[in-house]
Amino acid sequence: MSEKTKQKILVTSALPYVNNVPHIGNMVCVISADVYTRFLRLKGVDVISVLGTDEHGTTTETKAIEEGITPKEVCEKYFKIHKKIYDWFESSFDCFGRTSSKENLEITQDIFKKLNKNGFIKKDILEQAYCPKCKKFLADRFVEGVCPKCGYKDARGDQCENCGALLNATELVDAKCKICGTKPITKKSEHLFIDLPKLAPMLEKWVKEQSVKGKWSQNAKTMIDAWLRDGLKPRCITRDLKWGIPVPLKGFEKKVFYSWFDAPIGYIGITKECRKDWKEWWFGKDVRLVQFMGKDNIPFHTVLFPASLIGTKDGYILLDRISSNEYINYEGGQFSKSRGLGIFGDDAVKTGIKADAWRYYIMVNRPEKADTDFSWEDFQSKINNELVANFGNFINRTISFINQFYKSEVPEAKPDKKDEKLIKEINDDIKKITDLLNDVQLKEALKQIMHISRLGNQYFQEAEPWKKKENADTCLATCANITKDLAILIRPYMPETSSNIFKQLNIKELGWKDLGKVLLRKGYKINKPELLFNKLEGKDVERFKKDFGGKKVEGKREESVKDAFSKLDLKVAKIISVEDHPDADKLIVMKIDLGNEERQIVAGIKKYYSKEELIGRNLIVVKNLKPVNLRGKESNGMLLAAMEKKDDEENVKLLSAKNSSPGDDVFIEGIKKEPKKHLGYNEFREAEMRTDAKGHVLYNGKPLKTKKQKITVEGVKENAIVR
Ligand code: B3M
Ligand code: ZN
Repeated sequence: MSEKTKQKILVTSALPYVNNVPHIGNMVCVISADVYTRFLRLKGVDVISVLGTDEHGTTTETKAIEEGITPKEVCEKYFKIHKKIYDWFESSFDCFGRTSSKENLEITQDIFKKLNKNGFIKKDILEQAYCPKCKKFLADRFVEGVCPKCGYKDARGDQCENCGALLNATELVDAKCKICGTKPITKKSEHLFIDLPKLAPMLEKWVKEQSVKGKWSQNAKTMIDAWLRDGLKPRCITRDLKWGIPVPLKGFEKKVFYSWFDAPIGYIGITKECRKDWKEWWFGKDVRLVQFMGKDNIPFHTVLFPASLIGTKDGYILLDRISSNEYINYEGGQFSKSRGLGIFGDDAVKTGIKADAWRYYIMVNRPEKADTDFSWEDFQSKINNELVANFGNFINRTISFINQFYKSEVPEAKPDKKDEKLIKEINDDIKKITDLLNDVQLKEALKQIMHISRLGNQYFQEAEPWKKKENADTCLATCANITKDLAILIRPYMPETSSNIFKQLNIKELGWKDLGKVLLRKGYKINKPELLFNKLEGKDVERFKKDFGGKKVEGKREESVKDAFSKLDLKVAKIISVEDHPDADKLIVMKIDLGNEERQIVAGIKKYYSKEELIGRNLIVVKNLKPVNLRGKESNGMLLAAMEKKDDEENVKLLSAKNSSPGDDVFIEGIKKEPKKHLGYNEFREAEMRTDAKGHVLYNGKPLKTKKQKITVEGVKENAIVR
């Protein structure tokens, strides 16, 4: 066996958060990494690429609460959606996995233990918001209240959506737990920190060398210089959450790792998930690690992740080359799935436009130095002018001409000066493109490829093979070989199109080493022509603009009326029995009669009603609310009450329907009920119900009722909220 080791390249794309459907802006990173990997494969480099979903953290927990399912179920559901979308976009990752795998758990815990053993982990106390009712620490985004900066009512603990201010949950006025509405307290908790100051000397030395050697982009260098200049601080790597990787240290077993600690380790976990030889990649001497990511992710990949690896002293490979991108906006604004704004992966599939056309557009607009904008006009112009009129036209006219006038056989070439000149120019371009791709300049390289087909079109046009027979043979033979080169060059960007061209040329799929060679010679029989791309018509563009331009404001309101209330299943119920909760002073446990079934409900109304007042009383119950366990007692549904502040005290009054019977349906005229099985509390809250001056309960101006009566509530003023 030869002693010489071969250079390997390990490519990663930032791991998208699992809980969203990716939009075309999110595809920039994924497709860039895929283009680069495909290029390396065509060159014959030993390469693997890694992608997967980032599944831990509060965003997943939030989504779970919203959808009324568990975090694990959120991941199962969205992982499939992600995978399907990337497959559709022809991303060809060698490893596709998830950060919640057992492999990632093992490696994350192992890295932590090594860091701890080597003295790079510190303990410290943090003060955090804590909900006494839910009995849990609340991540900033789980606290809601009034924004201290602009007074906006529903600001989130991490950020106010209205004024954009970045907040700490403890700053909110009138703060409430987003899950149950209780006022949080601040509570101390001991956490673990990675000691970045202690790792700084090693990290700085590495950054200094590597940023030059790896030609890091200016924005990456500026960002990291600022971090190092301001001095690194210990960074907290644990969280008081349930969903995540458990911390394997005595006294911290109830905590999990901060998701930004285990997410980059996920690259290693995912490699292990799908490759037996994962160690050869992550500890190999001759492996270059090339990482693609959005610009926000830079600090995590240049500081936190490398510091975690260095601190293990295990000899993990570190980032060699970083390729960061800015963002794509949609028609000048932000993408929003809930507002139906923008093209999401599943929409792109529905447009009927080929994945390759999307890949082309995303790469030719790749936001490298500043954000770029997706606009339908621009999309249409790039497809029609660049893919159809330039690239597609050159290939189609070449293959059609050979079919029509040469019985599908490549004619003989006798190049003269003019032909030689073109061939030289194209070979220079090929060299340039290869250099650009080696240097991960994917957008420039693509533009240069389009330059070749433009040259080809000019050459064809000037040779006028349809007129002058003496030029025609050489022209077509030359164009056939340029077509072959274009099929190779475009392959990383538009793999399906490339295969189609090879098929039309009747040649096997070639690699980078076949560029610039004359492979199609006299008598070589090619196949029939086929159009590569369809023109995008104005009427389609108009339709897409409407379909993906967001719901109109009025439309949206109507939609949300239907959406929010129709999901609720409200019923009349009668209270059969009431008992004190054995482990909570404020709670009572009730048995209720729902007509055809009995259920147990736990509620915090002990302060407001005596047992006698309750037994035999009719209530309104949210029947399809996801069952919850309240200090060991299951609560299967929730009763509705109106609430208001009275002299700084909470006034709470139950809704009633005296003349109705248990099991009677509660509805609003004109709103069709489509209740889902397990409604999340947040979904319930979207249907905002309030009292009117006469003691009726209104949703969007319309009264809630049963077939016998309107729902009523006594003892509260107008506009009290019903929850
Ligand atoms: N999920 C953030 C993002 O998608 C995060 C990247 C993780 S990379 C290890 O922007
Ligand atoms: Zn709570």
